[in-house]
Amino acid sequence: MQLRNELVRVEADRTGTTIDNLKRAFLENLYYVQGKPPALATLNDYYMALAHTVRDRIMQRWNNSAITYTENQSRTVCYLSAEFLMGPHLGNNLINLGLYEPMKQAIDELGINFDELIEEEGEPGLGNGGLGRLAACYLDSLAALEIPTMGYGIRYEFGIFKQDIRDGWQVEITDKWLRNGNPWELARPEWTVSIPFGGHTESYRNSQGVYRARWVPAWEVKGVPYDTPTLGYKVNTANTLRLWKAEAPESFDFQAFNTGDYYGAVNAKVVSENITKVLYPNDDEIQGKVLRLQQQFFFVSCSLQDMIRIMKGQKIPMERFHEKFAVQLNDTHPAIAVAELMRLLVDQEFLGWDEAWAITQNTLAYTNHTLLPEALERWQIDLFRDLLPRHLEIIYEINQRFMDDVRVKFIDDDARLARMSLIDESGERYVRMANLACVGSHAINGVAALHSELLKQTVLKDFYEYSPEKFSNKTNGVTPRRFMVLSNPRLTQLITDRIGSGWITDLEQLRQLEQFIDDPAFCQQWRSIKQAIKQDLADSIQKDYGVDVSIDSIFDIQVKRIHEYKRQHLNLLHIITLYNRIKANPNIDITPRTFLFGGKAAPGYFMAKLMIKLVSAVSEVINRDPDVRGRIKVVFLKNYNVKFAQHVYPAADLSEQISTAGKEASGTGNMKFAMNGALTIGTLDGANVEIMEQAGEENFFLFGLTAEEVRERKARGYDPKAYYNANPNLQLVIDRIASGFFSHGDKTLFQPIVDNLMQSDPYLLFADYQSYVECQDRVAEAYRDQDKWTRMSILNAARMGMFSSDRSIQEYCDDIWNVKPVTVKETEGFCSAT
Ligand code: OX2
Repeated sequence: MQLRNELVRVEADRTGTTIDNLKRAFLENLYYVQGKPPALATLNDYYMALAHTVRDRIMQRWNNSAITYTENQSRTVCYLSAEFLMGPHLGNNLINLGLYEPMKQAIDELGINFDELIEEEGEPGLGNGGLGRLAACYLDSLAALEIPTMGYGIRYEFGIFKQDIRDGWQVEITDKWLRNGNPWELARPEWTVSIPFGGHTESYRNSQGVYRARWVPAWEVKGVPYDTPTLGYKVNTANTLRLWKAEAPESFDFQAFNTGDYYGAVNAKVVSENITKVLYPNDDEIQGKVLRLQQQFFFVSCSLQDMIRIMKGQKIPMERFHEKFAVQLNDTHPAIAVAELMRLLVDQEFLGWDEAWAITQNTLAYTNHTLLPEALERWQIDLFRDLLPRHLEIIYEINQRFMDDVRVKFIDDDARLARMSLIDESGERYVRMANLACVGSHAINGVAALHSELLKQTVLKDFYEYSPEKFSNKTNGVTPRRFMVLSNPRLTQLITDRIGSGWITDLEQLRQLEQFIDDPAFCQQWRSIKQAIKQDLADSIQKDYGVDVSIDSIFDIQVKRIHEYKRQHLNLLHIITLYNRIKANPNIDITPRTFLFGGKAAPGYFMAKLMIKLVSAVSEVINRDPDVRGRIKVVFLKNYNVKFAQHVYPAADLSEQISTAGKEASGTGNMKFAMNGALTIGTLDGANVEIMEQAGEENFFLFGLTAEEVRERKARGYDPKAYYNANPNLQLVIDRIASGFFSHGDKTLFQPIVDNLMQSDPYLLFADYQSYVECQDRVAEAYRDQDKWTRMSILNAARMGMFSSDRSIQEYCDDIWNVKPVTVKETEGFCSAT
């Protein structure tokens, strides 16, 4: 059955963009989609009606993109990621459609507060932090650059937990983000796939008498795709984020039901659906749980099978898989794709091994996001075999051939062979996912210049020496649409008034702002915008925490996951240092500061949770001490997420990027702050190095050891006590914490932190303490000269052009994916119904 190719008139209420159209459409969606007359409508009903009004206006672009890509058989980027931290969709979609202002006017004219509707939207917290947010920024830029793209991931029923703070401690609350329905997604059950698990393998003879391998799985689950459009900025491109939900196969219920095992049938359903139940809440750390491996294989197999379906739909021969698709592995979480693509091509599509291997390598590319050893994924062999017996065979086969190649390239080097093997055999045996990703990919990249260098020198050294041509750097970037245009409309207006709006898609144009640094009117406007935004944040802090903060103080902000390597506790050592100065001399002249912290700790990470408690404890004492006279305030902002981040970055004066050098692969918050005119205090770590290069050393507050110095210091035998003994200020800070001063006299509460620092200090806080405090003193001094500070702020924003994710994505397109833009055709008010 096929509809004739005829034009279907689409009603203006679905597509029209005049104020009148928008108002009518909103009311109609409220009535017919939400099923509510205005008298009974809740705020959420209004939000949903608005979301549907926006969604309707996306549909033509989305359908036209699908039609264009299909007709052209377009080469497509597939971004495979276990996490996509998209943030709220409504405002962002309006920005990308170019409908933000008209929609605001329409809604306001209806007597409804538009800003409240924007704030009403929750967010799909389908990621932990930087890695998931990077994936979201990349989808934005891919669409803006008109690159045919599929994002592939997992539709977790529960995203990252909501964080509450009770008595200073983090409490985790489940995130039921789908409770009120999700207007941005469409289920596509017609493209459901089957995912096998467990069982055994066997060999058989095909009709030509050739032996082949076959996987006989013990159980299977269904993968149902849910699609969300991802719009490009003011272009017709609407790509797809396809997230997979696990469901039990219906046949499963039947079998068990027939044997009378009703409980077993229902239980099997529960077990299947568990696979996509919850996001593992760890950032930069692995969890060696079988459910996690199930999640990884599940979404990878769903996605690769989906690509094969698309190939067949477009009648492209399977030998051309790598010409149709460029598949990027976002860290090792989807690295099982190497073995799964081989299985699909060899066992199911009957390609020869060598041809399948060439296709696999040419298709896949791998991005590494961390050097931390605790984040290097490996799976116990037994666990792996139980779940994926055929994949283990395939990995053994890949490994045997690979080891043979290494053996001839590096003759008589058994130690190297052992290090590069896909199987760790040094003790209990493991499959090494980073090695698998390296061997199965044609390109390998780190996420900042320093990180990519360190990768070559440390964790991936052997792979670099084996195939240096695979390695490159792709410094991370962030989207200026969400993190400037949407979250900082006032600054956006000021910039656009001066240099036009070209910077929104070509961020290097911000350089033109440099010509205004001596223009007092411009500087004054820049400064008063910052003050107004600070006032908004101050108001919300007053409302939510009952703490008064002055907008004339430095807004000194550290928001990111809580982790020892990110050193939120170093920030605290400085705060306590300032406090001690005040206690020693209550009349001391200090530059007022508001210290803001935000971020989640992995629920099982004891030290991180204790660091949150320490922030709370210190804030409790300082905020109410009359000697401080309000000159210092400390607030821990709970439940830091993308939505809240959008209010935080624009309000910052100072961005804390203080990780131990060599530990933070890139960072992306550092870029978001600087674009919004915050100055950075930071170490030479991750992308800070490049941020400082761009901003100029004179506009960056640099402190601390370099990565090289950190390495030397550790090699020599680092002794934190020596620093403690030599520095009376440091001593007083540590002693105050240890004495119970911040814990109502309880000397044991923070002992784990004190002991950790005194005995090993693995992240070298003590080594960097003095340098950090002196640097903070320079910050305080600089802030006193407001004209100078404002000029530095403008220069920081003006020079952040390279940190647009558009630049990063262009590099991936040119160097790794070899993919070109495809312009999506426009239809006005009509859509083709072929
Ligand atoms: C993060 C890195 O820690 C961060 O430095 C980087 O900016 C971000 O990824 C995006 O590249 N989990 N999260 C990360 O790495 C891993 C693993």
